[in-house]
Amino acid sequence: MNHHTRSKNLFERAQQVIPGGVNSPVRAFKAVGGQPLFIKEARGAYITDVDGNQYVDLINSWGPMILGHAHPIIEESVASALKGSVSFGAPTEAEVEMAALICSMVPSIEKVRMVNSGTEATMSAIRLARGFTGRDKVIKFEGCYHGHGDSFLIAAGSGALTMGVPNSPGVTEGVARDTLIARYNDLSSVKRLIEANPKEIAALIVEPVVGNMGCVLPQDGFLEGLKSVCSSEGIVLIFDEVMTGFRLAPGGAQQIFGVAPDLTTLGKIIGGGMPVGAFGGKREIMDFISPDGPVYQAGTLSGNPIAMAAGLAMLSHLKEHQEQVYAALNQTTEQIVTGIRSELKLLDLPYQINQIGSMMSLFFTPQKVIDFESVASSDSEIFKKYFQNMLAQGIYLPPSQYESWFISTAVTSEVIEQILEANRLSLQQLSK
Ligand code: KE4
Repeated sequence: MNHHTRSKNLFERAQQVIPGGVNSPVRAFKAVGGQPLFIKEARGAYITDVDGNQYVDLINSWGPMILGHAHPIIEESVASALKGSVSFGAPTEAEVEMAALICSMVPSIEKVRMVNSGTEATMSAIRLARGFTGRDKVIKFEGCYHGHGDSFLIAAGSGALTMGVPNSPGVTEGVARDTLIARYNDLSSVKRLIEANPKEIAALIVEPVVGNMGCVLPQDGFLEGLKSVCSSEGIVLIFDEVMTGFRLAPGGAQQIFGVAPDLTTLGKIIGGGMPVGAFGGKREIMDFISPDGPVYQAGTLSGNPIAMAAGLAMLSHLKEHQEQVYAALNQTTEQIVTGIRSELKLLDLPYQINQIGSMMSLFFTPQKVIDFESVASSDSEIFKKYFQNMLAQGIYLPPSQYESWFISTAVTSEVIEQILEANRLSLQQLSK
């Protein structure tokens, strides 16, 4: 049995000086109980905590570490950039290269602005859509998470849902009034909102594949239907690809499903693990952003040279080696899903597994998981036990039912075997 003495002591100290002892709520393990792990280092598929316990990492910093940890191409690029100072607050060549690379990988993006997080990207995209259309309201989907911007903390997923505050205090009535909630995979719920708010809706923002309810896939025709209704109503369609961007394909979910949004928000993988976000899309919309346009948006560290060095190394590698990278990610994840499913079939335990590319989630419910309501039918108590069993077996899963697992190219066949053996033992424990 692993001991977590140093993590325990650090957590006690942390709670004296950091709210909840963490810098992002989901890290506190509130939904799964037990001692949050303080991490010392990571390499490849493995992460090591401050007590020396090693785990297979299926969080991968919530997506960014798609090549595994401490990948040499990222480390070398950052080390080289470090020699020239870490920040200028002035334009650099790396930012031009980064923008051009993103535009080449995501065809719907004609111009792109770098920011420092996914939240900044979605906040900026919404403000831009409101400025471009002159309208105030925004449609989002119950259970989707777009960062902690006020407009999005209504029926939000991910950590907000995990903490039981999908509608956060501190968001004013005025802001909440402008956020309309639709049901994922339910086009009629979108049409009803549009009929009730004619010519008032600036944007519709959606996770094209949801990661923040756990992994939930769009049903046939859903994304195409959103595009059609937004086009006919003059509503800016925003794909929040902070999680799916560069993970499901070089061009993200929009490449997989063949639906081009007006704007795309990006984060996570784009920075290779450094704090980077971005929003981009149609030139006619992006030109509304300051300094050429009237919609103000700014950031001291936007396009930071070290972050650009990491992002450029990551995206260039994914673009150049896309055939083998995405084939490997998809094959690895499918092998893990097949292995877990074959064990589950032996038990009398209702389950669903949703998977696309290197994103997957395990739910303990007999219902197909296609929206927030069906996600909510999943037995979170069983998930909690499964999470703790897997952790005890050396597998570090996202500490919430409302999160996707993230697979990296560092997950070899030996690591797959380790995951599946841990799963077998964890499920055995459950069925006792
Ligand atoms: P950040 O501000 O956390 O960089 O990005 C916000 C965001 C926006 N859009 C999507 C689709 C996202 O998944 C996220 C952030 N994802 C969560 C994990 N589900 C971040 C983890 C955390 O909150 O600590």
